[in-house]
Parts: sequence; C-alpha cells; structure tokens
Amino acid sequence: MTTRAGFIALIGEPNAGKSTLLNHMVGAKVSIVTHKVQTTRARIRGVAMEGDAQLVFVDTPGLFKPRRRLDRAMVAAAWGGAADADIVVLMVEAHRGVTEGVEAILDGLADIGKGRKVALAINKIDKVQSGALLALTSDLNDRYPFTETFMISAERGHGVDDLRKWLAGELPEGPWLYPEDQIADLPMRMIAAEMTREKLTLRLHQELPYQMTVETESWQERKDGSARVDQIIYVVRDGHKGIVLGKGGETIKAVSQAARAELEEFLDRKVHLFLQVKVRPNWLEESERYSEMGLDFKDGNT
Ligand SMILES: Nc1nc2c(ncn2[C@@H]2O[C@H](COP(=O)(O)OP(=O)(O)OP(=O)(O)O)[C@@H](O)[C@H]2O)c(=O)[nH]1
Ligand SMILES: [Mg+2]
Repeated sequence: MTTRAGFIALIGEPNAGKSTLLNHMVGAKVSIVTHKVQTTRARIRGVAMEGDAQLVFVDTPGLFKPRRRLDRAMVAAAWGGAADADIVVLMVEAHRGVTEGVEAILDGLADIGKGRKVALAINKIDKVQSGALLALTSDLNDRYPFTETFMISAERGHGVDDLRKWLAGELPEGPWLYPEDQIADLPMRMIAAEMTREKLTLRLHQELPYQMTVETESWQERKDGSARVDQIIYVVRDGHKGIVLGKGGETIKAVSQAARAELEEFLDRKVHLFLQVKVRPNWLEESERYSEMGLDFKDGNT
C-alpha cells in the first residue's frame, strides 16, 4: 500500500474560520472557536485520515498587523506554520472579500508560497449569493497563482469533503506521521486551558480577552477515575479580576461550569475544575507565559 502524509497549514485573517475547519476535518473539537478575532494563539495540529493519506492540519493564529509582543509572536507562529507545511490553504471570508488584511497576506505568500502548493478556500459561502463568489474567485486568482480554489462552509461542511480529497491526493508519498487513531498532539493540560480561555473569551468584552491567559497549574488523577484540574487565569489589572469573577462570583462560576462540562465530554469522565484569578501586570512580557501558550517569546522581539 502506498501511503501519503504531510502538513497542511490553514492560514488567513483572524476570524476566517481556520479553527472551525480544522475541527471539522478532524471530527472533534481540538481548537477553540469564538466569534471574536484572534482566538487562536499558537499552532494547533489536528490529524485526519482520507483513504491511505494522513492529513496533519496545522491551525494557525490569524494574520494581522501586530502591535504588542504577543501579537508579533502569534503572527510569527502563523507564518512559521506556513513555511513548514507541504501545502498551504489560505482561507478568505466570502462576505468580506479582498480586505487590506488579505492583500497583506498575499504579499507574504509571494515569498512563503514559493515551491509549495497554495490552495484558496473561500469560506462562509452560506453568507453570500453564488454570483459574488465567481467574481471573488477570479479577483483572488488574478492576484496569486493558487493551485486550486474551493468554496466552502467550514461550519456547515459544504465543500469540505472535496477539499479533503484534493489535499489527500497532493500530499507526498511517505509513512504516516502519527498513530492512526491519534487526532491531536497538544498536551491535555493545554487543551483544558484552551477550553477555559474559550469560555472566558465568550463572556468577556472589549480588550479583556486579549489581556488574559489561562494555564493549567496541576492535574491530578484520582483513585475514583476522576481528575482534579487546577488552572490560573492571569489578568493585568485588579479591575479585570473583578470583571472575571463577576458579581458574587457568578461569571467565573459560569465559565468554570461550561469548561468543566466540555472537558468531561472530551475525556469521557468526571472532572473537578478549580479556577483561580491572579493579577500579574506584566504577564504579556514574561517568557514563561509564552512557552505555556506554545509560542516563542523571542518571536515577539521587535
Ligand atoms: N456563517 C459561517 N460562520 C462560520 C463559518 N466558519 C466559521 N464561522 C464562524 O466564524 C467565527 C470564527 O471562526 P474561527 O474558526 O474561530 O476562526 P479563526 O480563523 O480560527 O479565527 P482566529 O483564531 O481568531 O484567527 C466563529 O463564530 C465561527 O462559528 C462558516 O462557514 N459560515
Ligand atoms: Mg482560530
């Protein structure tokens, strides 16, 4: 049997639907999704099988104009993911079209796309009329020589099977990179921290989601088969701590319940989740926070 395997990087502007597509391909939620921009902070790998091919999808942080150290580290991680991949899939939102952000990504692709296949996936086609899609497809293909164009809805699954089949055929021949039953390679403590960060991001507003991070501090297996998970939520200000806790602690309680439920479903066993909020004004400049997130601190240097 000839097997195929390789890395497929999903890149695009924040909110393009990269994590949604990764989860759909893998058939499980391995990367968090919210309606807010800049949800994904590091590269997240998810594995899918298609016939004799093993597709290792690499979800990346959205590409945007970075301002802070964290932003720069995220953008570097995204381009690094593209540079390491066998195939790059650029995701563009159908209803937003060619934004300034998309133009900047196309500039970057002129370099990173050299010597590798780059496919275009126009996502969220459920939001537009089909006539608009043809114009957008030809506009984008005039700007960059995409190997292939797909029109998809990552959320609803339209066009996703065609994309997966095409990718499988384009991957190089070679042995599989992961055991056949493995779907992700992120440590469980990180997946658990991400679940909590997702629930927090959904409930917090304005700048707060961008100024907090979540780390799993300890993970204990209990004799009864359950797990005790302790996590710390780092914020930069006292005021933020109050907002995360909420009136009478109701916000953190809701976050904790939602994150625990998801973790229990993922692990298929009982979890005791304990969240603690710590004010750490300088966490965005601490290298340990970056390694916990799976980012390279040095990438944030100007
Ligand atoms: N209508 C519609 N919404 C979608 C589709 N795909 C993703 N979304 C939504 O778009 C939002 C962003 O999705 P994500 O998967 O988090 O986007 P992302 O590209 O990973 O974003 P970052 O991690 O911030 O870079 C979420 O609210 C998704 O539910 C789609 O095909 N149609
Ligand atoms: Mg994402």
